[in-house]
Amino acid sequence: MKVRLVLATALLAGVALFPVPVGAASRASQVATRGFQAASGASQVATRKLQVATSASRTATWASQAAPAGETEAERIVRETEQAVRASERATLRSSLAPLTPAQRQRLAAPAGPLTGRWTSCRLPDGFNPVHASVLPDGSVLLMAGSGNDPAQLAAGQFQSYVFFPDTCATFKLPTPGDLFCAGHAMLPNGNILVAGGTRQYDPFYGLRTSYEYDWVRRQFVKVASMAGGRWYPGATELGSGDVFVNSGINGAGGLNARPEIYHHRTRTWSVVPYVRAMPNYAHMLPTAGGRLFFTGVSFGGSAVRVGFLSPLTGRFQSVSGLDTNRRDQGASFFVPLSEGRKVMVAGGGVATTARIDLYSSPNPVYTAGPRLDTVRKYLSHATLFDGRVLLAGGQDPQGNPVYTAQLYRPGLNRIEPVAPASAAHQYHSNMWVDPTGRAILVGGNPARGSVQSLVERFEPWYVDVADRPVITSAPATMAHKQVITVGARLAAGTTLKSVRVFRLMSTTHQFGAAEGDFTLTRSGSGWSLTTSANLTPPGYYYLVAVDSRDVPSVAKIVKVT
Ligand SMILES: [Cu+2]
Repeated sequence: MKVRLVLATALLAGVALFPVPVGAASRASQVATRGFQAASGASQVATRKLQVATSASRTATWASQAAPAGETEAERIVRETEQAVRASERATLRSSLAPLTPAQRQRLAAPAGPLTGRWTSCRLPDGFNPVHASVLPDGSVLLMAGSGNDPAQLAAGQFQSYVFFPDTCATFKLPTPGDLFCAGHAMLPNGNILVAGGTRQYDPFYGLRTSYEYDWVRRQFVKVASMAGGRWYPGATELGSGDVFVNSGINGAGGLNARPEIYHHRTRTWSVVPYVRAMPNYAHMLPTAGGRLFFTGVSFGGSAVRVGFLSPLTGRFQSVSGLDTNRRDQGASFFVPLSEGRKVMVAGGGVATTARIDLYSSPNPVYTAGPRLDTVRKYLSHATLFDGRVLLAGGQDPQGNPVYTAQLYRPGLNRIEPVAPASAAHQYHSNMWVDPTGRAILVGGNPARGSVQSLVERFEPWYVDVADRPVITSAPATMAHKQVITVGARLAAGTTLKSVRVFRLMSTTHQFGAAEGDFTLTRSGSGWSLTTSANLTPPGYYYLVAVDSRDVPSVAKIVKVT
C-alpha cells in the first residue's frame, strides 16, 4: 500500500522512478543548449578569461534558451542549476572585491540605535575560496574549497582546506585528499564533518561519489565508503539517529541524482532509499520533531519546486502552499528564533519578500507573507544570534551589484530593521555563521572564477559590549536528551539566570546548513534539560548559552549532546 502510494505520488509529479542518467545523445544536445552567452561583449569576454576557454564549445545563448521538448523534471533542474552557476558569475562585471571607502559606508549607515552593532575585519589567505564552513567542537572552523571554482586546480590535483580561528584569523592548512568543491556536508554525532561528493568535472559539472569524514581531533580527512551515485550540489541533513540524509546533486554523468542516500555513522557505510524523487540542488531541508524533513522552498538555481514535508525513509511527501514564489534561488531559510523549531522563515533568494510558517499550527500548515527585505537579495546569508535575532547579510541585487546593507530580523516584533552595513561584497559562495562569543562571521564571495573575497567580516551585536555578561562557570561536557544538568553561572548584581539555550553548530554552504536552530532547555528544579525530540536536536555539538534576566546572553560553552 505504502509502495503504491509512493509510486502514485511520483507518477503524478512526473518523476521518473529510476535514476535517470542522461543518455549520450540528449547529453550532447544539452551541452549545446546549455552554453552561456556567446553574444556577450568583448569586455565581458576579457573579464572572464578562464570561462572563455571552457565555453568555446558552447554556442547557444542561455538567455534565449527554451526548455527542450519532452524535458523531464530532473533534466530541468540540471539545466537551471547550470544556468544559475553561469548567471552568478556575470556579477563580476559589476563587482569590486575592495572594501567600501569610509564615505561610501557612511552613505549606507543605518540609523544609530541599540541594535546597530558594528563590523570588524581580518583576512583569509589570498585566493582561498571559503565555499564550505563548518564550526568544529573546539570553536575553530573547517573551511573547504577543494579546487575552489578553478578548473586548473582540479586538473593539477591541487585542493585546499583550512582550519580557521575567527578571533585572530589564524589558519592551519590541511592536506586535502580530493575535490570537495560544492560537496554536501553535515556534522556527525562525534563532531566529525561528513563530506559527501564534490566536483569530478567542470563545464558541464559532474559529481563525485567519494565521501570523507573530517576528523576534528586528528585534523585530517578520512576516506569512508563511496556513495552509490555521484553528487555535486547535494543537500545533507542529520537525522535524529545521527545518520545523515543526502539528497539530490548532479551525478557522475551530468544528470540529476534523484535517489537519496543515507550515511550510517556507526558503520561509515551508505544505503540508498527505496524511492526516487527529483528535488533541486542544495534544497533547504529543516528537521521536524516527528522526523519528517521540511523542504522550505529555497534551493540553488531557482528551479520551480514543490514545498513541503518529506519522509526521508519512505519518500512520502506532503505539499505546503502559501509561498509567494516557488523559485527562490539561494535565499535564507531558518527556524524563527525562540519558536523551538515550530516556525520557519524564508527570506530573499532573488526576491525581496519573506514568508513564515508555523509547522504545527494545523495538519496542513500554510505560509503567510512576512516583512520585506530592503531590496531583492540573492546569496543572502543568515545567522541566528545569541539574543534570538537573526542577522541577514551579504548577497547581490538582480543586476549583480553587491548588497552591502545588513538587516536584523526581530521575531518578537516580526520586523526587519537595518543594522550597520558590511564593508565588502559577499556574493556567490559566501558563508556566515556564529562564533562562540556570539558574533556573526561573514566570509567569502566568488563573483567570478579567479575572483575571491578574502576579507573576513565579524558582526558584533550589542551584547558583545556588555561588560557584565553572564559567564558560564560550570556545565557538563556531555548531556543526553532529557538528562537534567546543572549549569553554574556568574551573574551581574541584581540579575538572575533566566534561561539556558542551545544553538546547533553550523555547517553551511551556498547560504544554508541543515539542522541549525536554537532551543531552550526546560527548567527542572535547580537544573535544566533538553526536552526536544532528537529529530530536532540530533546528536552532536551545540553552543550552550546562559541568558540573564536582562536578556543578556553569555559567551557559549560547547557541549556534546547524545
Ligand atoms: Cu558552488
